[in-house]
Parts: sequence; C-alpha cells; structure tokens
Amino acid sequence: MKKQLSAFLSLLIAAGSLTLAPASAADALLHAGFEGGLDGWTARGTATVAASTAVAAKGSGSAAVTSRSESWCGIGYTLDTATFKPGSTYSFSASVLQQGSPMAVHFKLSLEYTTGGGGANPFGGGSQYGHIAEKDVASGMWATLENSSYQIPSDAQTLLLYIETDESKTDFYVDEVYITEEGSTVPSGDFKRGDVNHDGKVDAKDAAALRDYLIAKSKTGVFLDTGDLDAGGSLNGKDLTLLKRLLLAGTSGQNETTTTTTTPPVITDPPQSQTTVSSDTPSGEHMSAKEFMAKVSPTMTQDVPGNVTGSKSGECKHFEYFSKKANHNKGAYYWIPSDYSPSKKYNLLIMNHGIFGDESSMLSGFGVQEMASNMIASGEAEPFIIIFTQMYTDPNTNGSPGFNITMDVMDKYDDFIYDVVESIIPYAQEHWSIMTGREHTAIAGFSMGGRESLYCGIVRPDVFGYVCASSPAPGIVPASDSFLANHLGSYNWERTARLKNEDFKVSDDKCPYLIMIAGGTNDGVVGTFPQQYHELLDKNGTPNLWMSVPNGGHDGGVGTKIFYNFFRWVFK
Ligand code: FER
Repeated sequence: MKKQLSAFLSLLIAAGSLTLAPASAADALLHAGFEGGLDGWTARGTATVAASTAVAAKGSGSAAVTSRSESWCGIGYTLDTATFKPGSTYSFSASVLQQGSPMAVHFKLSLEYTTGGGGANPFGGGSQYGHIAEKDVASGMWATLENSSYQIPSDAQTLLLYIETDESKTDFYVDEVYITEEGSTVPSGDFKRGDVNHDGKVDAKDAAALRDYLIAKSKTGVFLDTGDLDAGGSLNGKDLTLLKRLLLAGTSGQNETTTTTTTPPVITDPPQSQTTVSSDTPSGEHMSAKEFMAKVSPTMTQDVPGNVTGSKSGECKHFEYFSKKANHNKGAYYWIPSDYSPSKKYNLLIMNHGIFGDESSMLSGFGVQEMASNMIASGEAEPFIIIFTQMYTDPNTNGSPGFNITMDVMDKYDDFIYDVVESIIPYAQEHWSIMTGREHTAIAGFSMGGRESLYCGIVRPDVFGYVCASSPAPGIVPASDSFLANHLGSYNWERTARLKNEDFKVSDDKCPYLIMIAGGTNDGVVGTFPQQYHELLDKNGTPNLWMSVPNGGHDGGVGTKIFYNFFRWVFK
C-alpha cells in the first residue's frame, strides 16, 4: 500500500515536471507587484484605483480598487502587442482579495480587445471580450485567478487586461499579476499545498500566517488555494490542524508537499480517540439536510419536560476577545458543562441576544444553561460548550447601542457575521477543546439574535451546520415594519436588507443540516416576520422546520420551546 502511494506520488511529480517548467519572477513577461506604485495599471470604467499598503499578497503593497459604479468597472493594464502577440498563447495569473461582501464574489480576469474592419467581428471594429480565468472569491483571503494556457485572439489589435466581477460592485485588491510564456507555471500558481503565505516553502511561517489570519488582525499574505488543506472552501481551524500535522509529519509530510498537483487531496480527520465525547462525524458523512430535517420534523414538540429546565450546572464566566472587525476587545460569556475536560472534545454553540441586549441577556430567562446542563448530563444532547455573544460590532463603540437605533446601527449588528467567523470561533478553538467544522458548530439566538443566526447560517453554511432562530427580527430581506419606522421616523428597509428575497436560500449540497425557526402567535414585536422567513425558505426550496407557538409572546417562553427541540438534535 505504502509502495503504491509513493509510486503514485512520483508519477505525479514526473507528470508535473514534464508539462510544467516553473518560471521565476525574472522570467515573467509582465509582473505587477504594486510595491510603491500602480505599475502602469489604471481604472477601467468608473472606479478609483490607488496603491495601497493596507494588505498585500506578497511584499507590502497592492492595488486597491474602490467606488466601482458597475461590476465591469475595475482595474486594467494595456498590453503591448509587440510582446503579447495576437495568436500566441501565454500563462496568466492575478491574485485578488475582497473583504466587502460576506458572500463569495465571482471575479474574472478578462481581456478587452479591438479588431479592425474585416476581422472576426462582422461589423468591423469595436471591442470584444475574452475571459482568461474566473473564480468565486470568499471574503477575507487572497485567491488566484489563473490560466496557464490562454491564446490571445489572432485578430486582436489592441489589448486591455482587466479585472471585473459578476454583479457585485464590492471594493477589492489586486496583487502579483503575472504573464509568462505558455507552459511555464505562473509563479503565483506554483505554490504547494500548505504554503499558506506563498513564499515557496511549507514551514512554521505558514502556520503562523494562518493562525494570525484566524485569530488576530492580519489579512496579509494568506492564500486560500494553498491554505485550504481540507478543501472545505474556507480557511479555518481544521486547516491549521492539518497544516500542523503536515509540518510535524517531517519527511513523510515532505513528500506530500513536493508534488506539483494543483488540486489538494481531501483529507478527513483520523477517527477520534476513545476520549472523544461526541460522534465527531467526519466531513461529508452526515445525511443530507433534507433527510435530516425530515427525520427531525415529526419529533418537534411544544412540551418541554420540567426536569430539563430545572437547575443548571457547569461553569459560566465572562471573557474578552479581540474582535478583528471591531478592532477592539469585546465581551462574551462562555459556558462549559460541569464535567468539562480538556482531554475530551466538544461541539460549539454560539448563542445570540435580542436588540438592546448584550452578552448577558441569554444567560437566563430562556432555559439555555439549564437545558444544556441537564440534557448533556442525561445524554439526550451531544456535549457542547456555549459562547454567549454581544453581537454589536462597531469600531467606534463597544457594547450594545441601546435604544439609539439608526440604519448604521443595523449594519453594525449585521457585521457580527464577520466577528463570529473571524474572531469568536477562532478564539473558542484556541481556548477550549472543541471540534471544528460545520458538523460541530451551531448558531442560535432570540429576536435580533435569531435574525443574525439565520443570516449567518444562510450566508456561511460552510461554517454553521445547525441554525436556530427564536422569534427572529425582520430585515435580512427587505421588509417594512412599524417598530423601526416609529423609532426613526423613516426607515429604508431596502438599504439595510442584507439579501434579496431570491437569495435567501441555500443549495441542497451546502444547506445547514438543521434550520429551526419559531414564532409566537401573540408576538407584538416581530409579528409574523418569523413565519415569513420560514415561508420564504420554503418558497426558495430550502428545507427548514417551523414552530408556531400558540399565544406565545416575544420572550423566552417561545425560546425555551424551540431551544429544547434544537438541543435534542443539534450535532447529531
Ligand atoms: C424590527 C423589530 C424588532 C427590528 C428589530 C427588532 C431590525 C428586534 C427585536 C428584538 O431583538 O427583540 O423591525 O428591525
């Protein structure tokens, strides 16, 4: 078996060296590193471009593209046809980073070219467009658009290389643009799996860069293509674990890093040791969301047994973590079961409060700690730890904004989606013994916290496998409501809605395993908005479980019922 593997690896290496001769930066026909300037790149269409040192894929500079009036507006560079000959084939690559959209944005490295009369264009003249490379780019990390063999159309007379997006007008950064001879590996496309910082080596610096990305401030020089070791589509604690394992593996690990394959093999965690508390289902082995929710649906109940809401145990304490998005420390509470032991591994539940609330709001009144204590102790629930968050994420203020509600305040509530993914979960991974991956990560909350939980679950199903919204507040999709209208005089719901109605969905293959939504029939604050979310998900074909609580108000009564149902199935 071992022999077969090494024979397979050498085959890959041999195959790689036959077809790909690695090029160095010096071999490049064009290289833009944006160290200290724009290297001749200019705005295309209505956009602002500027040299920036805020982030860089390599070195310390990049080009920032902002104020784009259309998705095709971006940044471009005129290629001279003496060097880049029409009809010839070249290798292209460019690295891009976007941090403006929590959802992935589709980027294109494109070529605008003109043809003279009598060319391929029957109307003569005018611009034509070719797409060299394209990719969905997740928020917050560098991705490389690349094509090692693109032929410049033979009838092209002028050439403009440019970067654009589909639909989105988000700001972005560009760095490390290369054009090299065909058949040579573009330098930025030649990095090994695990070479997170693209410095040509897989070493401790990569682990440090990934850790900095996960837990702290740095957004510099971290690449998804080489850092996504579990091929899960994002950078997370699992990738760091796999990278550390790769580094520790020494020589046998080296083999793995010296192949020139570009698609990383999918690595699943080895089976968990006996001390593992949870079933720790490896990625991909869970039944589909549709099947799982069909199984859970008939078990939904409004009757919460008295013994589960009795007394609580475990340890609950306040702590502070550095929020990258807010750029200052924020407060939260953790709860761990009474028999918590670092030699076991736990699931993670993020619990979010209502508007005007803070990290202490969900500690009582909803039965959260009580039900977690009793249901975990009896084995009815999988073991988990809870982080009670303070969602409001604002560089200018700390803590809840209280009654001072503005549209800007809504944005800062919704920026929690960055805070939880970039800072809270990595902090929890560093400080408690928890399992990573969506199978082990859940998000739940009440009202505004239900809204944020739904929003996070819909937009980041790669992070959250289980979602529960008790009496979720409106506004993820356009809505109009007298609550805020009364508060503000006038309120622009279109302006603060995060998703269009038709985008409020998750495809079957990505859907969280569990989405539960509850609302009370006497809720005077959010009215029928919870039910509207449920109906919209149904309409968009996304499975979800709805519970209407007769005579339920806007309070922990509804919360206790839905959280009880949630705890029975979360992480299973
Ligand atoms: C609204 C009504 C209620 C709203 C938020 C809430 C965003 C939140 C209520 C709560 O958290 O208790 O229109 O707009």
